[in-house]
Amino acid sequence: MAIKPLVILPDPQLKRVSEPVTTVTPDIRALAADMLDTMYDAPGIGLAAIQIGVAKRVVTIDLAKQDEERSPIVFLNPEITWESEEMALYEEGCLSIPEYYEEVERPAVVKVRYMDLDGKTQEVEVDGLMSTCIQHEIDHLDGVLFIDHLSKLKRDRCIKKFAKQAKERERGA
Ligand code: GNR
Ligand code: NI
Repeated sequence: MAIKPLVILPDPQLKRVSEPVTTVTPDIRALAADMLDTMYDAPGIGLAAIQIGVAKRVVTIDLAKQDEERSPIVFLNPEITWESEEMALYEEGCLSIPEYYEEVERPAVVKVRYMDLDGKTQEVEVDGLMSTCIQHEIDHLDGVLFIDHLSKLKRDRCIKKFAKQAKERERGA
């Protein structure tokens, strides 16, 4: 178990489409454990494996507040099987786009099918923050970021700012 470095915009890894998990191996369990360690350390409420540089369809989520008991969920190969017509606006952030926040509109309620760490298929209906978060994470598995849901103007400005920051870090290092 370990805290891993986060992949930050504009790293091209964030555009990769992640590969499905076929079976729950010790490697997958170790990956999920590293993801949870990294997510709690950040801290964040969700993480997709590509955010630590692993292109596998693994997502971790824990919506518990910092003073509450931890309630981690690991989603393998999560897929949306139904979405509501009703939409909801939520101010989103992303650990790969630090300190940048914008409102994104997504379906308010979704059904998600996934495999758990016991290899069992599960299906859940979620709303509120869990709905926003799982949709944000499934986007990561397909190489999509929340800024891809914004206007081209906002997206381009954001990418430009992070590209500049990356260059400055390079120069400093
Ligand atoms: O920690 C996170 N908070 C968050 C807030 C609103 C909508 C989505 C998120 S996910 C984010 C962590 C992250 O980047 N997951 O990919
Ligand atoms: Ni994110």
